[in-house]
Formats: sequence, structure tokens, C-alpha cells
Amino acid sequence: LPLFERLERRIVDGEKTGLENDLDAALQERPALQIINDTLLSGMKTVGELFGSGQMQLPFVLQSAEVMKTAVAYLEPHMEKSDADGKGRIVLATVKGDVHDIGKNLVDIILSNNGYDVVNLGIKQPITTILDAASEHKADVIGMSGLLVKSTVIMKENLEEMNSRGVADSWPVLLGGAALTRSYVENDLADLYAGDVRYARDAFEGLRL
Ligand code: B1M
Repeated sequence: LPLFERLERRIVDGEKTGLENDLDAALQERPALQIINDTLLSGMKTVGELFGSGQMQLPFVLQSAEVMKTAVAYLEPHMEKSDADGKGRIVLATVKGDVHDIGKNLVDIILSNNGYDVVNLGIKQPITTILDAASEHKADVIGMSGLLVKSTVIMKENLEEMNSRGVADSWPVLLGGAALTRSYVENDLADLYAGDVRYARDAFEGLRL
């Protein structure tokens, strides 16, 4: 297969052997971010489709995710970084009950490389931990990621909890993850919290917001 098709295939097949050589070759032709966005994410999309339609079993999805993570970690040092720092601090977490972290970690990389200070709490984080961290680190924004449909319910509960704690003036909220839609966030979630609640379709929209 040609290089970029082969790279995409590596994600789908969960094939790590020779990955770094292919990434080195790809870096000669395209910027790191473009490789992630156009090639690697396209492979993850296929994985999601195969899994969703029952053509791929969970252990293989896990292998694909591992290759994706290895590839992103390998490409990270090659990404463009802005010199500006101290633009603000975000506490970022995948919500309670949800283990998906590839998208969240991409958001971390994109924001960190563009001058934001990111406190990445990891996966399965209850709202109490998120709020404690936001206080402790004097965060400017709270970011929550979730990919499961049930995570959208958790986000709803989290916003209600935040509202009842009266923290709306302290933290605007950025929400993202494949289970969310813009209309769900804007129509069903935003009114639950007196502070600002925004939906980001991808890491770049997160950066812009
Ligand atoms: Co899971 N999984 N998974 N999974 N998995 C999905 C989400 C699913 C849609 C697959 C499917 O059925 N087609 C489905 C959810 C269905 C639903 O809820 N209705 C699903 C399921 C069912 C499950 C399990 C329940 C399976 C099981 O155990 N039977 C289980 C859940 C366990 C749990 O969480 N409690 C599970 C487990 C796993 C693995 C561990 C095997 C693995 C995750 C590994 C990891 O993350 N470390 C995995 C994977 C890889 C997927 C798919 C295939 C790919 C997800 C991914 O990494 N995409 C996924 C299919 C899909 O999403 N369509 C699927 C690439 C990533 C870059 O995209 O995270 O969306 P994403 O991030 C994007 C944007 O959404 C946005 O920016 C990123 C791009 O720039 N974004 C933000 C994300 N967070 C943001 C935050 C922001 C801003 C933007 O600001 C704060």
C-alpha cells in the first residue's frame, strides 16, 4: 500500500511493527498535525464503524487505540508550538464512567502547544474531583470529554451540580466528545448552568473557543 494508506491501515489493524519508520517517512511529506487529522483519525473512524457494526471485537479496538496513542506520542514533538504561554489554565477530564481518552489527550496536546496550561486529570473523573482540581489549580476553564451516550447524562448531572454549588462565575465549561452534538449542548445542557457552556466539535474548535 502507499505510505498514507498503509499508516491508516496500521490503525485499523492495530499493527505497531514498522510504525515509527512509516511515521518518519510521513513527516518528510506532511506536518504532524495533518498526519493525525487526515490519516490516523480516519483510521479510528473506520475502527468505530467496524466495532459499531459488530465486525470488530473489543480487544482489537483496544489494539487500534494503542497504535493511535503510540503514533500521536511519536508525532507530538514534531508539532508546531506557539511561543506564547500563560494564556490561561484549563482543567480537563474524561467524565465519570468513561475510559475514552484519545480525543481528550489530543485536546490537551493542541492547547498545550498553543500556550495554554492544561491540567489533565485523566479518565473516569467524578465532578467533585474536577471541581477540587479547578480550585486547587486556579483554573480559568473546565473541560469535560465523554464518548458514551451515558456520558452525556453525566455531563448534564455535572452541570446541575456545578450550578447548585454556585460556581458559574468561576468556571466556563467546554464540552466535547463523539456522543455530544452541538444542538444537545446548546438546547439541553447550556440552560442548566448559569455560566458559559460551549460545545467543541474537535480540538481546534476547543482551541478557538
Ligand atoms: Co469505545 N465506544 N467503548 N472504546 N470506542 C465508542 C465511543 C462507540 C461509539 C463505538 C461504537 O459502538 N461504534 C461506543 C459508544 C456507544 C454509545 O455510548 N452509544 C463505544 C463503546 C460501546 C465502548 C464500550 C462500552 C465497549 C464495551 O465495553 N462493550 C467500552 C466503554 C468503557 C467505558 O468507557 N466505561 C469501550 C471501550 C473502548 C476501548 C477501551 C477499547 C477504546 C478506548 C481507548 C482509549 O480511549 N484509551 C475504545 C475506542 C477506541 C472507541 C472508538 C472506536 C474510537 C474513539 C476514539 O478514540 N476516537 C469509538 C467510536 C467513535 O468514537 N465513533 C468508541 C478518536 C478520537 C480522537 O475522537 O474522542 O471523539 P474523539 O475526540 C474528538 C472530538 O470528539 C473532540 O476532539 C477530538 C478530535 O479533535 N473532543 C473534544 C473530544 N473530547 C473533547 C473535549 C473538548 C473538546 C473537544 O473539550 C473539553
